[in-house]
Amino acid sequence: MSELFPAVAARSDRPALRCGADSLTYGELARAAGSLGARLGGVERVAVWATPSARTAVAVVAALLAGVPAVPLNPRTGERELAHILGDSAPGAVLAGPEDILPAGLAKLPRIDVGLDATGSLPAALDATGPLPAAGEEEIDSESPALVVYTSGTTGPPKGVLLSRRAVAASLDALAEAWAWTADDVLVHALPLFHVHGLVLGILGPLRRGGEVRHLGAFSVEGVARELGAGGGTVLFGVPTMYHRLADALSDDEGLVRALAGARLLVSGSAALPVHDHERIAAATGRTVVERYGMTETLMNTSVRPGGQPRPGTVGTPLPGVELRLVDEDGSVLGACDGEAVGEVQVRGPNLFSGYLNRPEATAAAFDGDWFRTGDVAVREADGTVRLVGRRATDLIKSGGYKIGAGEIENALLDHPGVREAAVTGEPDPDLGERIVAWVVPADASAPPVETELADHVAGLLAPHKRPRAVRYLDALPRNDMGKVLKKALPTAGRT
Ligand code: MCA
Ligand code: AMP
Repeated sequence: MSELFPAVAARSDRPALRCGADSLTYGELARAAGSLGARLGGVERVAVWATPSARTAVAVVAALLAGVPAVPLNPRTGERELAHILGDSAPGAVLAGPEDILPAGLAKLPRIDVGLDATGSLPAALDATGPLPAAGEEEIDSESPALVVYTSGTTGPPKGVLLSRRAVAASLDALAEAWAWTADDVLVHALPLFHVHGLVLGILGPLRRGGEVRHLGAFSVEGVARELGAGGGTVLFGVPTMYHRLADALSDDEGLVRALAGARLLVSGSAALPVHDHERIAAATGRTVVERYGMTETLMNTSVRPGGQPRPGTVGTPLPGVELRLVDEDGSVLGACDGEAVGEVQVRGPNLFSGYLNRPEATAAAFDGDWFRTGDVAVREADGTVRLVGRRATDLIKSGGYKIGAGEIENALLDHPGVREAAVTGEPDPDLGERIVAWVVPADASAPPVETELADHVAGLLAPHKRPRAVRYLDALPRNDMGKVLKKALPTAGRT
């Protein structure tokens, strides 16, 4: 396979990435990542403390150049989730910025500081013209893992998704073809760097193309307006919550209107962008937002092509190289493109993951032959476009673009001494898409734990984005004769 980052190998003076005060050309990135990669010899897997910074990009590129799989860690991960990820992925070292304060859970791992210039004494191979330490990336097996990205399921702790170099390259190249994405594009983004959207599409994507990425550090309407407008950005990637906030701001922000109107490409993904937000953005700016559909396990599957008209739930047609079929509940493959026949989306192609780390049974269960079962349910329109209509598992919640399993939050809540029983659901939320609601039977009805205490408890064990946004107290959870909680029977009164 060809190298993942031809522009890094070419070491040009073109800008590669910028985040806050930090900026690197491709030549500088090659030296920083090359020298760091040279220090990873003998490490089987490396954790990356994935702050929203240039250092995270350097760390991940270094690992990939050296052929060492990277495990991006959410720097806000709570103690239980962090312990699980470290126990499961067993990294040999952690890459972090020199200023980062790491939690106690990482204390046992050797720490390697990520510099933005070549750190330590430079190996001879890193002089201005010599090869990068990967000694030619084409020598690294394209099937070997590039990344291990943790993703939530309906129950149990998150699973590590093994993403090969082949899958990363195939998916990024398919997107480049569909979106005419080139080295001339300057991508603006503010997504977290420990998931596929922000890291693979948002960082590795522009670097594979030889273009530039500007990361805002944190999402803000002002930041997007600044970088996309006079800042020279041409493309924006975001989750629906971000586009919702941009749409809210358009009515009294002329600069934002001009910035979005002047962009070449606005892309939304990770969850459905409501039509109302599509319409508000199109009406104010004349630009339509392109929706693409993907998953940690599959990288990107489909996309609306630029200029295509948004329709509710519509995520376009399969990307080059991706095969997609709908399968009904009896296992029959649906042939009709009639906008009515509903089936599970199954996909196959070079974009697929290689399996879940340490979980052969979960991997086997996720496939129907060589087709991956996404769990998403869709119809196909007459023109072949895919329209998502739901998910098979009701216990998966999408909040702010994050996938969150109800089961992991329920288990965390049950560990609180003030909670006797707990059930977690997702409810519609105009900003987050869905908000996490905890239904709690207190251990002592006269002194139930307060909402903020439960939110902090979940944030501390798992992650802040998994915290309940509302807590509702009950005397008992509705259960069937077998004792199983009937979430559909939870009271609707009081839901907002
Ligand atoms: C609040 N905070 C807390 C607590 N409450 N911290 C600890 N304990 C608490 N009890 C902190 C938060 O950490 C955060 O800090 C700040 O307060 C605000 O939190 P929150 O309200 O949750 O954030 P938000 O402003 O609502 O975030 C909206 C967002 C975010 C920016 C849109 O949801 C986001 O970044 N979403 C992106 C998700 C994503 O990348 N998904 C990709 C996976 P601070 O502000 O300092 O952070 S899906 C994927 O990859 C597939 C392949 C695909 O298709 O794309
Ligand atoms: P994750 O496992 O966190 O990577 O999330 C993947 C899931 O996000 C998919 O299975 C879909 O349910 C959802 N998703 C991603 N993109 C879209 C989109 N454009 N519209 C609706 N849902 C989406």
